[in-house]
Amino acid sequence: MKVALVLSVIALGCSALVTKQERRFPDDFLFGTATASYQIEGGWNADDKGENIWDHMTHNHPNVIKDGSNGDVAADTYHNYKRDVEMMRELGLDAYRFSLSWSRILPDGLSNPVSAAGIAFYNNYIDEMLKYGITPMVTLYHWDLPQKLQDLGGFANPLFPDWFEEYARVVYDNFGDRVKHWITFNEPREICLEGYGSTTKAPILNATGIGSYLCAKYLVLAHAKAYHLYNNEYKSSQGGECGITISVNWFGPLTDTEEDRFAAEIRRQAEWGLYAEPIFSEQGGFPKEFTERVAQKSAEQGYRSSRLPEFTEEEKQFVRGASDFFGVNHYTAYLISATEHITQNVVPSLYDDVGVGVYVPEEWPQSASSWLTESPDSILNVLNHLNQKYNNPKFYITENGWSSPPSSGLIDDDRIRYYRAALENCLDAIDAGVRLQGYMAWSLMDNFEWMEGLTERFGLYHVDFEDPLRPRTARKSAFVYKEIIKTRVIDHSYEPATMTMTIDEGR
Ligand code: PNW
Repeated sequence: MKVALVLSVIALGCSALVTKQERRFPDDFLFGTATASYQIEGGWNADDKGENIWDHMTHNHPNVIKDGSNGDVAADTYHNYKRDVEMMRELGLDAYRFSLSWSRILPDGLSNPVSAAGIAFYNNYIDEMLKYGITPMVTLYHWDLPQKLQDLGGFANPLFPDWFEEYARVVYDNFGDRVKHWITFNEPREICLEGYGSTTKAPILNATGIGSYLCAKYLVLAHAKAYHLYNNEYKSSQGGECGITISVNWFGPLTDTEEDRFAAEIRRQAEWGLYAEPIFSEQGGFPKEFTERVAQKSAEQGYRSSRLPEFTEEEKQFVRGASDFFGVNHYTAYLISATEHITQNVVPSLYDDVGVGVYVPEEWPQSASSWLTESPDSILNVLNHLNQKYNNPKFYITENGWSSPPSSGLIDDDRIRYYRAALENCLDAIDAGVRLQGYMAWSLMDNFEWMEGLTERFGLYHVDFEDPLRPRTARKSAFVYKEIIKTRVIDHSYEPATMTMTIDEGR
């Protein structure tokens, strides 16, 4: 893909003429926004929807959510989906990434019964988008596992890949005639490390250093099953693509020494290599150095075998290459040291296995989320790194965004600065030869931010959670994003003339 370079001539002062290169996104680049079912839908027990692990956790342990809120109603997209699509039209989006609630479609998790109401809801949502030329990009799993499958061990059960394949078949059968972009899983790291290996996401198992690794193996196999199912039985008739989204933050060395460079590499392998390497690397399997590290630590700790399970040769071959694209969720960066800033970690745990120090420079602007700072060139570093490591795959940025406190209102200049910098990086990456085909901003609107409840807002649209109708209002960033999508150019001096949103012709 080639970026068109447009030369524009700008008059400066009265006489001096300078030429400025305007960098343009390709016309077929997909600009979108992203959301996830549990974070926006509400309707937690509408019709025959089954209970999922977030319903279960928030209802049984409400104290784990910072403000005691939950996703029972959230932004109530279940009843407001037409307004959601209207917002997509206002922004002029090319695409919209959203996820399906497994237990809304299959209340008990397995393929019987299938909920007619659940299927109808997603049919309506998809058809409403297509009516206005908005391309749906659908994630099958964004963290809301049916509770009945969790009761059977969830991702740690070796049968998990079969359950996921069964669910994927129902999804492709029902929506594949209209949906051409599939994402199997959103963020394996957050599912496995946070859900199974700590207490920062449902199902808060806290099986540190063990559960997260079992989850990694069966998640990757489940992804490959759903990929091959699509490839073998649906692709030729439906003509779409199927990939996975991995959260890839940048981990660079604190100093330019061999020790710190290796420390950063081990941390990258543990953070996202665990999931990317089996699928996208030439040789397949879990990352080499990290595998050795966990094996050695496990032996020292008295385990008879490594806490990190292995793949059989057959499994390795099955998983290797099983993706049409690499979906990247990118937010931030950290500097990694072999010797400095080291903190004590629980034994055994992934962080103890890694054993490195983490540093965030004070000058990087801080968002409302403790983990999220704006770090220079982090998307570019990530895309260049992955591009080289995995031999130039096709990429989408499937999430990227900035949080503000609930009180911050509609004028969000910090979010605008973050988005502009990120999109400049996307253009840099395209210029460098990265096959980046789209960018989904997180998020279309404020939503239920998991353990942080409603205390951190990521929306281009503000949502009033006090009002039963959950009205949505465009923030300043929505106008700026709209202008970028319309012109395909990042104009750093653009200011919206009004704060009244309208739908442009043709939408
Ligand atoms: C993503 N990190 O999670 C999720 O996909 C969204 O559901 C979520 O709302 C959004 O980002 C904002 O948090 C992340 O530690 C979780 O870098 C953790 C990280 C990044 C993204």
